[in-house]
Amino acid sequence: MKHVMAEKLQPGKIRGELSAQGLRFGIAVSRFNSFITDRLLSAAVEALERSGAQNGDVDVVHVPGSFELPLALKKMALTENYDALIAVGCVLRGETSHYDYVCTETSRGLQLAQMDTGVPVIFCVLTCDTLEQAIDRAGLKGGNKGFEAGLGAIEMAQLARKLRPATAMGSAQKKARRK
Ligand code: INI
Repeated sequence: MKHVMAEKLQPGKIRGELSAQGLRFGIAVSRFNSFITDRLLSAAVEALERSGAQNGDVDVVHVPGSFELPLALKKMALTENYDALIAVGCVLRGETSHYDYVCTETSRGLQLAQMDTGVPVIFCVLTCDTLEQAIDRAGLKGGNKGFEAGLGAIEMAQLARKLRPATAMGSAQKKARRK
């Protein structure tokens, strides 16, 4: 039998564009280690602004510590006012096991918040052994994890719009999606 060379399959690509225009974002930021979290917050807001977010598109809520971030963000998600959310915190290892409890419950709670509500939650919580490690990641030396978190929020917000359940769409939107 003659072998016919099959054309290579081209999978359809669904991408989240890096444009913040027309999207709404919520940020919850921990006051604990605010020397670091203030810098992460500024960089996250800068990423949103540089990608097209306007005044009124971004809300910021302050909480005492990282442990309180999951509940604040879940409540923000349930308002249905936001396309994506960002958790900003910094946990520094101390002499006791407190660090482990805060890290574990904060990350677990944030994952639950996004899985329970379907609203993307970006994890911008530094978990560091030393203050120096945190400083390096908050823009004082090189990159800033807050900026990366801002871009991540935009990408996930755009993706979430494209991957909405069919029941949440009008028939015109469903038809457009099938094309
Ligand atoms: N919260 C942080 O965000 N970072 C820390 O390093 C930290 N340490 O080390 O204790 C911390 N603790 C507070 C915690 O998040 C809660 O606010 C507190 O336990 C009250 O629930």
